[in-house]
Amino acid sequence: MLRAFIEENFADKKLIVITNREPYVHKKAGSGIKVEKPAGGVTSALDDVMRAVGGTWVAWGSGSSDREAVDGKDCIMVPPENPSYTLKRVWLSPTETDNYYHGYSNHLLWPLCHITLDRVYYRKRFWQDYKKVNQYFAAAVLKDADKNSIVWIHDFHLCLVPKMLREKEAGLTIAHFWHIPWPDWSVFRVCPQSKELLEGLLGNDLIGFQISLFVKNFMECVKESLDAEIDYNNSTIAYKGHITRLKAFPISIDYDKFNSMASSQQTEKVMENIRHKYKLNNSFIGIGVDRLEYTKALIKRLQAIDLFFERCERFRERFTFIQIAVPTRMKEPYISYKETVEGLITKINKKYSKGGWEPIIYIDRKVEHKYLAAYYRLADVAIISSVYDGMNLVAKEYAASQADENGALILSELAGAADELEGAILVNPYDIEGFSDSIKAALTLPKKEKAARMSLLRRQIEENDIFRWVINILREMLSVSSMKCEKCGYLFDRIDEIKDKLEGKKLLLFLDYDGTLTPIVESPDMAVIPDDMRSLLAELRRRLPIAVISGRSLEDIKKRVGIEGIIYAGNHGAEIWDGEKTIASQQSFVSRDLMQEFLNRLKESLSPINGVLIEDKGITASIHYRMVKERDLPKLFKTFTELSKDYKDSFRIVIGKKVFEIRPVDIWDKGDAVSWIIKNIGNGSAPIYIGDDATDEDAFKILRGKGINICIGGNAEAEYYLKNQKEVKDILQWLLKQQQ
Ligand code: ADQ
Repeated sequence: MLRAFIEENFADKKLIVITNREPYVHKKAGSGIKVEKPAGGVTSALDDVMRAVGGTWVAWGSGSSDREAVDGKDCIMVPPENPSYTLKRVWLSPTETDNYYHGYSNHLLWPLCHITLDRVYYRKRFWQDYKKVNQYFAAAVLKDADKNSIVWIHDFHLCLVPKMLREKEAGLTIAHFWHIPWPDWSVFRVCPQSKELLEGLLGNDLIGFQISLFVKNFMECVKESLDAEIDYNNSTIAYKGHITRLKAFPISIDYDKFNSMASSQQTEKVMENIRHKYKLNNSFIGIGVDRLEYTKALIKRLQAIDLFFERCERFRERFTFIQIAVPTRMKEPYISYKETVEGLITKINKKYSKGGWEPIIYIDRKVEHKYLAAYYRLADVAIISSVYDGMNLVAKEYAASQADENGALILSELAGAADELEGAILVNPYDIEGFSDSIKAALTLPKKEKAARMSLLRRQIEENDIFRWVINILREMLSVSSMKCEKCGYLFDRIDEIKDKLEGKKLLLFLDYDGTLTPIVESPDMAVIPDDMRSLLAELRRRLPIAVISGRSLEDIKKRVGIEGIIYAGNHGAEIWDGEKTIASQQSFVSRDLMQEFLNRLKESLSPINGVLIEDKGITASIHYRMVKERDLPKLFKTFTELSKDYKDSFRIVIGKKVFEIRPVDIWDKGDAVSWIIKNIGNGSAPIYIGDDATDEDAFKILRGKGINICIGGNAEAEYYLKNQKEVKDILQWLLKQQQ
């Protein structure tokens, strides 16, 4: 699915990913070097993307042998077993690491964004090095970037990079994903550099947050701090002439991986071993899996478990809680936090242990996902107690691992996951009594209800897995990117300029049909022009000449628009109706028989793929694939590409919106039709062209510098763009007003 999406959309793009942590770490191992791949859903999904796109990943070179592994440009091709993209390392001195990473990132931004203000610790030197290191990252990117690059930045370590890039390379497409929460203004204002951070981030074209609450909080911070224009309906911010779009993209996990790991025979064996090792045979089992991180609120969780045992004596010796906690950022305050957590576990174990039974089993190390799946599967309940959390992937991993649907999820309502997932038992981690009651409720949940809740959870995660998340963000980046070609400006920002250009001129209006006069729909048959748009067109037609130019056959387009006095061009310009007669493109040297043969072969080869629609329009043809499932797209592209090679001298293929347009190489295109209409009907008029499709580019090229080119969603050949199809009506109404 991901690969098909990338093959379809990234052929002419260069992707540059920037993260603080690197995807491959070279470490000294005896006399040699070993390569480690840090665990984590995000890194591995991004790694998949990069393998398919083949771009550059810029990250801090933190491994002990990282410098020995790179070339003279600090680069190395990865993954080691199949080098397919470039990892470019940025070097930090120990002082810079302390100030930028442990200091500004972990002592200021992390606790600030998680609203644990008593842990915020700030020194001036942190900020100085944060700026310096952000500059290193920006410089590393700029060496590689060009105007076709799409830069994707991650997280709170790199807030200033977007603005630094924008200042040097205004045409870049820059997007940022913010993995942690964004607090409201009453909290964010605590940051001494609140304004600089917001300005840095507004260098992005797109900022993705985990949930819509964080989008709202970010807008509120901008409103309080900067003189920016905020569009709350569309979630965009205009600041110093640049527009940033904000959107929630809840992150996810590789559902299939966890689901199949948890169902495997090997996992059954591991579960047996765990039961045996910890003598868990007759127990209910609970699980907690976290970095040893104070925002995950392990202490509150332990306090709730303590109270649960105090109040529910019948669960003593019958419920065992396994806490897997991997040490993280091993500096203060994490060292003290670890000690407090461990002290509390010892206390609880001492208080309730009986016979061979201990209420809490504590595992303080990293556990590989394939073993983690066994712990998840074994557990009757998972407990997530974060006092604030961007998303929390453990919640999703646990549910994905409940292949038998026999488990309950207790989830803090302050974790982003609670905002997205239905089916969990929600708790407020600050309410210790309520929390302990929820543990009891989860363990006594009727079997049917437990399965129903788990099934619901699993369905949501399966449908919205990490690959869907990546595609959603990349798709949004492409849409932003297409809107910001260097000279392409938002039409309604430049309406005065257009008014001046058209002043006192006779106008000639060209309109595309599908996606311009009608919204894009599942199948071409369903594209009907709305009544209000038809009336508006008829009204406009009384005041100026209009031509509708479409890829549809001439007869079809005439019928669909159905307004007297309009000039129509069908088959992408190969046939024109001038109001009285049809003018056809010169005879093609390509015979109709050859088209028939091509279509017959396509029909046969594509027949195993559901949802392909072959539209034979006589002179040209369209292969629609909007209804083809994503998993079948690679097969479709491969088959189509291979077959069309045999006809490349006779037919031109234009890739439109989920459609391949096939046309003889020597017949008129939309550009030729526009030229003919101007010459024969509208000589001396000022042409305006509104379109949305790749085939409209032929017309834009002809009109560039001579008329007003407007493309929905933006296009390299158009001077103006509209944000969506709905805005076509607005510009037509504006034109009508100008004519009155
Ligand atoms: P984290 O807070 O690190 O990241 P979280 O969502 O809690 O991320 O996921 C932790 C990941 O680490 C999980 O994949 C889990 O399996 C793994 N993990 C934890 N303990 C482990 C152990 N002992 N052994 C092995 N693996 C372990 C930030 C934000 C989150 C957000 C993520 C993703 O703080 O809110 O969900 O990014 O955007």
